[in-house]
Amino acid sequence: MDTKTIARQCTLCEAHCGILVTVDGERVTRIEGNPEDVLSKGYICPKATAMGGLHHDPDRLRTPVRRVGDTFAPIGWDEAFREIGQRLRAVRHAHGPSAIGMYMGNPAAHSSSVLYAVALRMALLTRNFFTASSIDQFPQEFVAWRMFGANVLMPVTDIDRTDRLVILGANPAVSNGSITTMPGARTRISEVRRRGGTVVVIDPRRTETARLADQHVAVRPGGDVFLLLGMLHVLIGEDLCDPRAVGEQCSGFDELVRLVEATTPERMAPHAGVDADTIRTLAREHAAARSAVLYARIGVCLQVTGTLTHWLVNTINAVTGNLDRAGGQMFATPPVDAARYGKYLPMGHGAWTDRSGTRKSFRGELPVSALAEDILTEGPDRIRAMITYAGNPVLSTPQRGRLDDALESLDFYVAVDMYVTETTRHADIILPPVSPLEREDLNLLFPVFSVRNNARFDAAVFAPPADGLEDWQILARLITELTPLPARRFTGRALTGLFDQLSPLRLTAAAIAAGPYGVLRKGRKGLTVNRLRARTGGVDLGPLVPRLRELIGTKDRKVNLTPPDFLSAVRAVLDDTDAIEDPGYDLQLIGRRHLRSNNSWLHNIETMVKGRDRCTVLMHPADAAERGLADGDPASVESAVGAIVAPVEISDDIRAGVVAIPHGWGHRGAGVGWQVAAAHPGVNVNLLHDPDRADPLSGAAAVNSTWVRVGPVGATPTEHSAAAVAAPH
Ligand SMILES: Nc1nc2c(c(=O)[nH]1)N[C@H]1C(S)=C(S)[C@@H](COP(=O)(O)OP(=O)(O)OC[C@H]3O[C@@H](n4cnc5c(=O)[nH]c(N)nc54)[C@H](O)[C@@H]3O)O[C@H]1N2
Ligand SMILES: Nc1nc2c(c(=O)[nH]1)N[C@H]1C(S)=C(S)[C@@H](COP(=O)(O)OP(=O)(O)OC[C@H]3O[C@@H](n4cnc5c(=O)[nH]c(N)nc54)[C@H](O)[C@@H]3O)O[C@H]1N2
Ligand code: SF4
Ligand SMILES: [Mo]
Repeated sequence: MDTKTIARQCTLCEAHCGILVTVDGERVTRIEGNPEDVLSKGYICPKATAMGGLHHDPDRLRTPVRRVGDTFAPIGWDEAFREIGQRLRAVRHAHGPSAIGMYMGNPAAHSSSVLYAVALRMALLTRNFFTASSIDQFPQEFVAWRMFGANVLMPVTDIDRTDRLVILGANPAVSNGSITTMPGARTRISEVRRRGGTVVVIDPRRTETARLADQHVAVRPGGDVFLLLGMLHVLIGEDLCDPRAVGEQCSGFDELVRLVEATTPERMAPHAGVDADTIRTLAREHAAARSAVLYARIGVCLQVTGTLTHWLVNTINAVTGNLDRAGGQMFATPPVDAARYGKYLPMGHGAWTDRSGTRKSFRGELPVSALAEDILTEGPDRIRAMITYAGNPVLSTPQRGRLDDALESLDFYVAVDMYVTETTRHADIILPPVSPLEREDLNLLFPVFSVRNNARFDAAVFAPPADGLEDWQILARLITELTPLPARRFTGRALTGLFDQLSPLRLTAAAIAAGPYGVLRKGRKGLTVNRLRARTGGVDLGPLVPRLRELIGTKDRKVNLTPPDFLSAVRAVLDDTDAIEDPGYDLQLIGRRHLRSNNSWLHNIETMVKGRDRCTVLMHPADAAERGLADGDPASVESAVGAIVAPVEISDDIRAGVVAIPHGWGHRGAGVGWQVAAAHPGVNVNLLHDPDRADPLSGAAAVNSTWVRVGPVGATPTEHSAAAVAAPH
């Protein structure tokens, strides 16, 4: 047989670890870490092998399919595009451009086809554009825009050089980092300690990351904003800030001083759920370390205080002199320097709203928690047709269980996805791209957030099938179909020809040539796609360097420490600390990720789901005993908007008063779609989260710290018969 090994990346999560894929003819026989990879240095997690599992998965769609009753039947590409074009144009003609909605999910960011998704979004001219960003990093982008003048300026944690790493609401030992791309995070974290530094983890759960740390602080869910205000009070009150950094880099310090005058550790402690001494020590040690960095992610981002918490994180880093310097928060210099141009993009906050008038648009999109209602609410502006691309919002977003009905009610729905999922099962037509191993690529996004500057090429392992299309080709055909008649008659073919010349890889090659390492700047020795192709471990472009002055987009070219809307929002939180309680419910629900899971879509790979049930309600022994629950018992979990049943998992790793349930579960047993996942369904935790509970500044969904009550099945006030019931009020 024909055995060969090809170097590329695992594109499942942001780490994009370098992998070596060995194939025997048409089969993947081995996937291992690539020791030459300049960023991941041989590290892979157990999910890397799923790249092979996905490729060979018999349930993965290989041809377009059309819905026929409750099943799907294959159709040809041309027939599919013709029908899609007719149906979408008819909706737009009858009801206007915003009648076509679009949702783009997380894997879109993992290939350069995303350039064509952006082009499609522009061609649609719709106001009803949604992405997973509004249930992910929206608060961080919002903060970057208001403090640094550009949404892409989300700073990177310089983990490899810091003397003190303080992690809030992130579990990089499992997630391998996000908006700070750090493959092999466990080693990087352990290295901080090995070189004499300190690691602190602030998290309601003693996580896999907390186990690697010197100190674990079990904060109350949603308590971080108070903890950070207490720290700032100490930093300012005890004169521990860095006057040079504050003077040279920042504006608004005086207002900050006034803001935190009253936020003493003693006052903040009960709301943070952390004692005053701990808060005080965290502040003093942050200031005392040679370099120190606060790193925060999903656990504090997807909160009603998401924007405020990330603002305080950046603020503390800045006032202690840890912004834009080695070992602190920095900005990368990627081969295509998106960060340089971010300041020219209008963010258009509140340029329009969702149909309820409450959720504001931000950088051209609406918060995804508005999706079901924007489809279901009667009226002229209703969404009547949808395009989803690489997303599974039925499982991944809070919609009060109404998104199934909403998608079913559409006049027309086309999905670009390689599976029949809980979401795409509602589509009229599903268009599947080739498998990730059948495409070559050069990711432009993650080098913007990497801990070291780098460029890495992704080689195709297999040639794509003769009739296979990549995502960008599918999206390009959709753009062509949306061109109005009669122009399309003449331009359709020309457009297709043009698109063929403009593959994302070609566009990338041109952008790299013009970028900081490209031939236009560096002459003949500059970086080119062909050179990258030959370097199977990628190219290391050095450590991060200071560049705030060059990148910052605020008017006075200083970091804005006190955007007025942040000040009024934080005052509101301080004035009404009772708002965080929810009468009738006594436990707070947070999320959790597992090493073998990736959001909603790896549960069809046997090696990723084998072993014990992972969709469990993690609960403290005291809370379980109080409710008469034993390990493995089915428990009913109820919130103000929904109820689910899942087995209890008892552990003192979690703070008393808190329960954790992972997202991405709730698969269906139906005969279409994921057959393996159907045997490990789990339940959809997003049925418990209220879509109206959001970060009021950025609009991001607040899916951490939802108030719930938990009890034995049947014993709580509501009866549960099915495994998962939504209880819309
Ligand atoms: N309660 C709660 N909810 C959460 C979170 C949480 O912490 N708690 N986390 C949130 C976060 S951070 C995220 S990123 C979102 C994710 O939310 P989504 O992006 O909506 O969901 P995914 O589970 O990533 O679904 C990805 C889909 O893309 C398809 N797909 C995979 N690769 C490709 C490809 O190359 N091309 C195409 N066309 N399709 C592909 C898969 O088959 C799958 O259907 O979930 C969010 N939801
Ligand atoms: N194995 C695996 N890796 C992944 C993914 C995956 O699904 N599985 N998803 C990828 C994606 S899309 C993303 S965005 C990243 C996310 O990367 P991370 O943010 O590192 O992921 P999480 O594991 O959700 O970490 C959130 C942490 O916040 C804690 N937390 C919850 N509420 C609070 C709170 O109020 N305060 C504090 N301080 N902590 C709180 C939780 O206990 C949890 O440990 O991971 C990526 N990597
Ligand atoms: S951490 Fe795991 S899933 Fe993420 S890129 Fe690396 S190997 Fe793939
Ligand atoms: Mo994410």
